[in-house]
Amino acid sequence: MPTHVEGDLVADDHRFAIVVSRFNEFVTESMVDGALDTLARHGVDLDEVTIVHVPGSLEIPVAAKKCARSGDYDAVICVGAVIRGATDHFDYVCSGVSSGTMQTALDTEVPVIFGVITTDTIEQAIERAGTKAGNKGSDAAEAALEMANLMDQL
Ligand code: INI
Repeated sequence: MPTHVEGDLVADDHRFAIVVSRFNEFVTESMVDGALDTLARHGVDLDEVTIVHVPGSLEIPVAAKKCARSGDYDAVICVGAVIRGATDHFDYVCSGVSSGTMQTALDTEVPVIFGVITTDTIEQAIERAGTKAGNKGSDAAEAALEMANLMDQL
């Protein structure tokens, strides 16, 4: 019989940092609210959560890496919103933040959760920040809870 290892959605005294981009704040602040609500519903003491604000999504990886390396957090939740504009800056930002967060997780072995939405329009971003397509900040918090729990078992 195989052994299955899976993380539970429980707080277990785990500590979380949220690194959030100020760019498109009208979207990212709702995503942080969603993340905090989900953490609290699963028993996390919000007094123990640190929220780190950065200018834009491209600045998320370096701040996430500092948090991950500090040893103070069991998972780092990255929250950003990249919305396609008239230029190809969109592609650079998406690629930088996605590869940077992934590399951070691999380098530090701390789960670094990619709660960064990438959309063509502002409407699509709003839909993913607590309206008709759920709240991606909340989804990211669930992934952080699960991964923090899983890492304890591996
Ligand atoms: N940053 C975002 O978080 N979202 C965006 O949509 C965005 N766009 O479109 O440009 C964006 N750019 C800023 C970037 O993340 C950096 O803050 C900036 O380039 C300074 O390094």
